[in-house]
Amino acid sequence: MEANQDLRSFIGVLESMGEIKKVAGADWNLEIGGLTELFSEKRGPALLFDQVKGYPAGYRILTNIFRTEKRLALTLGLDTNLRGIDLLNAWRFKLRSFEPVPVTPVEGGPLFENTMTEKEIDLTRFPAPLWHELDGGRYIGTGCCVVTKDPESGHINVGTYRCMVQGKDRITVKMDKGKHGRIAQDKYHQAGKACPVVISLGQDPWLFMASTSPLSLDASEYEFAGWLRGAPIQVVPGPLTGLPIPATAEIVLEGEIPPYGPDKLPKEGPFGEWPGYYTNTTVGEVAIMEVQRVYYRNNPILVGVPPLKPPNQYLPIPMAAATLWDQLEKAGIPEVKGVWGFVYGPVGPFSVIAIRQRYAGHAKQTALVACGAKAGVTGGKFVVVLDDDVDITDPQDVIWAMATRCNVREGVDIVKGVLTTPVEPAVHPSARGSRGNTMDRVLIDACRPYQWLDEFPPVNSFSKEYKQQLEKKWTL
Ligand SMILES: Cc1cc2nc3c(=O)[nH]c(=O)nc-3n(C[C@H](O)[C@H](O)[C@H](O)COP(=O)(O)O)c2cc1C
Ligand SMILES: [Mn+2]
Repeated sequence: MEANQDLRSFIGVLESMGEIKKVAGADWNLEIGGLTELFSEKRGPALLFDQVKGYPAGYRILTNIFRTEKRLALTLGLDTNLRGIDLLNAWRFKLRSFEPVPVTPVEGGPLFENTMTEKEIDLTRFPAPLWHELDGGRYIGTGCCVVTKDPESGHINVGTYRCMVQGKDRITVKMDKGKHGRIAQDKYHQAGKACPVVISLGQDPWLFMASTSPLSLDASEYEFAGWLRGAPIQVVPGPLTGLPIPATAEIVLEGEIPPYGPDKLPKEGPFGEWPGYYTNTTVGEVAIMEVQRVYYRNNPILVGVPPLKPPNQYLPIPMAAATLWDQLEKAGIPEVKGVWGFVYGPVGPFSVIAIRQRYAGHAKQTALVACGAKAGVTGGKFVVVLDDDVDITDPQDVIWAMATRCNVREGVDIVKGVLTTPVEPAVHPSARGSRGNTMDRVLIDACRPYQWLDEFPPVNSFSKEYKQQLEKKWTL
């Protein structure tokens, strides 16, 4: 079976690889969230929940799709034996061959097997989970794709923005400021118009990858997804909005986001966020979609990608570190040997960069560029630069090198007032402004000092090769 057809053929391939488990009878109320967290912690199989308590058999939810390097590599079309930084680097090189693959318009598709209109619309017919104990509601959209059109340029955008059920035919769609969907929405609202929108709540993994990738404003996520999939994404014009709907999606909502003022917008959140906290509760800030049509396949599958407390997260490697790596090189930093991120990703508040030092100040320059580069800017807090003998994917090795090589007064700098994410936990709620927030950055040069590199004490550890030889000789 070819993996690259739709979500169901992808699930078929996961089954043949032993990479998915079926779970019958779990409760939407915390159990699905709990099992997702537990199996993600173990870097276990993807989970396909069926016979969800109180719901008809066949109404399913798929979680933990990308949690192992094997499943991520399968999605990215890379060698499924690659691990860690090798997988990251393979992805970095693959991205260089990116060529947009235009969509194929089609007449219909399996998505249109069922339709709900007007009074029939009832989003509670789908088993949206309560993912975490303190969540303010049921999030039907976490692994979703939100399709919007810029009213000026006509450009189509697809982005992943969380959606909470607010009523039978209403959901909030949390597009943060600056996100491409939000830019389009704001343009409609400034003209006093409703923003047409289509939301897929379950779709092939390539479209989700595209929808969550940091592409430029004028790039097309649909065309990126087609390239990744190795075949064009098939789309059907939305009957109400004309927006392109993925023909093989599982569940799609079509409707509009009216230009309501803050007093007409409901409470959204709290929601267990990716830094590992229930940070963000919003009242009167997150726009609401009025759902006018629901299309769904027989036995539809919701895709769930709930945020989890770090180091648990939905990806096995910090994929956007590939973008930061490229941006460092484009800024002229030589000899970058690896880029990684801990805590949450893709790069997040703890970025680690390995270099082979070539000149005085090389490490400091690397840290400064990383802190200012687009891919390193949002949500960052610590940037650590290390020599390339350190395994930057191993937090123990990183801490050992920081603890032993960093000459603190020379090596540590604070840069004040850099852009941060709205969910930064260490910004006081009263200071969390509608114009965004900043956070300071700690730059740590933990490389051996370049000026006396040759005099730095040698490391008292045997080489990998010697240890392998010993293992062969001494079968203890
Ligand atoms: C599981 C998941 C949930 C996300 N939820 C949100 C969200 O609620 N709001 C938001 O602005 N970005 C969210 N993001 C990040 C955006 O999807 C990401 O920035 C994407 O590039 C946005 O598309 P755009 O650049 O076309 O706006 C989420 C990402 C993931 C992986
Ligand atoms: Mn975009």
